Order: sequence, then structure tokens, then C-alpha cells
Amino acid sequence: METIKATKRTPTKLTRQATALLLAFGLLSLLAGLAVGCSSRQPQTEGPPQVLSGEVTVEMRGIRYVPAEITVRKGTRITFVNKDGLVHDVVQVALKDLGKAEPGFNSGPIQPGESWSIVMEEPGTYPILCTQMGHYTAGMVGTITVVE
Ligand SMILES: [Cu+2]
Repeated sequence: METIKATKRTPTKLTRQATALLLAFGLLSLLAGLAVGCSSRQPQTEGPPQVLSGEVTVEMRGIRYVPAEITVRKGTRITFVNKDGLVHDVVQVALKDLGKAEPGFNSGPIQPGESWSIVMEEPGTYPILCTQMGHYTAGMVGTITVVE
């Protein structure tokens, strides 16, 4: 009877130690994983937006404004160049206000290979979109931010 008890106790003790070891290893690998995760996230830190000035070009290609988001100094001339085989336009209105509010500016149709430009004089945030059929729903929207 006693030998049976002893053999019963020993595996229990071992199992506890093994469990403790496994927990310790698990915790260590979890911490290591977190440390790796943190260091790999660091290079994605974004700085303040680049402020462009003088003459700036935005291409219209692939039914997109490229770049879609720009920040410019007031007095900057922005030229929109149509690189697509489709007609585009540049209408200064927020998507939610389309058809309700008067656009701030409207380029009218810009034919393939043609361009249109505007000088931005007033600081502010100007959402733009292309009103050609299906274009803004395809993602042809952008924002011009004008700073002092
Ligand atoms: Cu378009």
C-alpha cells in the first residue's frame, strides 16, 4: 500500500514542476513575442505632413488623384494632369455636400492628356472629388490643405 502511495505522489509532484516550467516558458515566449511586435511597429511612426509650395503637380491616373492628400503653402499653384484615357474633373466639394452645396471651384471636364491648374490663396481644408460617372465612388477623392 505504501509503495503505491509513494509512486502516486511522485508523478503528481513532477507534473506540478513540469506545469510550472511550461508556464514560465509560455510567459517568456509571450514576452519575447510582444517585444518583437513592439520593435517592428516603430518604423511606421508618421511625422508632420510635408508642406509643398511653388508649383505642385497632382496626376489623375487609375481613377485616382495622385497624391490624394496634399498640404501646400498659400499661393501655391496646383496643376492637375490627366494621365488616364478618361475625362476627369476637379470639383471642390465634400462628398456629403455633393448636389447640395455650391462647389468652391470646378475645373470642368479635363480631357485625357490635358491639364488644369489653380492657385490656392486661402488657408483651409478643401475636399475635392471627380464628378465623372462612378469616379468618386471608385475612390477619386482627395484633400488639399492650405497653410500660411
Ligand atoms: Cu475622374
